[in-house]
Amino acid sequence: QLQGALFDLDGVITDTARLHAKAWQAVATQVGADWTPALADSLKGIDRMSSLELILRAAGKQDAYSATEKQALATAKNERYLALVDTLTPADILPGIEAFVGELKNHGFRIALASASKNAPKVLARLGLAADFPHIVDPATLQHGKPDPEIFERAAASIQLPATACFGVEDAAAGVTAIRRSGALAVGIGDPAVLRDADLVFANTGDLTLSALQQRLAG
Ligand code: B16
Ligand code: MG
Repeated sequence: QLQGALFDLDGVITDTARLHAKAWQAVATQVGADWTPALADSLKGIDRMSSLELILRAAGKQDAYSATEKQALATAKNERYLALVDTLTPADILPGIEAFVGELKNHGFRIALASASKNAPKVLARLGLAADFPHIVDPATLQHGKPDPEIFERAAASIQLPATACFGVEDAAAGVTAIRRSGALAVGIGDPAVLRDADLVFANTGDLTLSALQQRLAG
């Protein structure tokens, strides 16, 4: 019996993946990495410094920058990202998400946020969703990022449930793998060919309803 819902933020609740990409693209250009869709995809769900490492590797410059220089690149990216976050409004909530969260609450589900983003509380506030997500895992306290299951284990614990009593919703391959490994049911949003570890995949957030979920589980 499912009693808990563990949400990813970027790409599930709102399309900040687009804003992260915009901010990272400037870094990629600066360090001489080719900005490809594959590189952009590989950054989803990955923490800030690991994302920078992937961009430097794509440029063949993994050893070209000192720790201080890397810190400066990451800070510049975050400042660019935060300026974009400031433009978000409740209209930027992805289709169906508010209705789905309402439905979950009506059915007594407990809800937690499992986002790798240190900016998640800010983003939720801009979207007007802060009150719906009182339980947010602080990614700064984690030993391992997605695809490690730690963040989803902690999210389940924050609502006093075993992960096996929860489902997680993710748009990124690394995140889906993390949910799967935590023991929660992995619901992917996007392309099943990319989200291979998911138990169920919905093409869009708009398809995500409690009855659709239950139907797919029964079928
Ligand atoms: P920040 P999620 C992740 O959030 C993003 O998908 C990823 O692209 C980003 O680098 C990461 O958060 C860290 O974000 O720089 O704001 O701390 O998908 O796990 O909600
Ligand atoms: Mg995501």
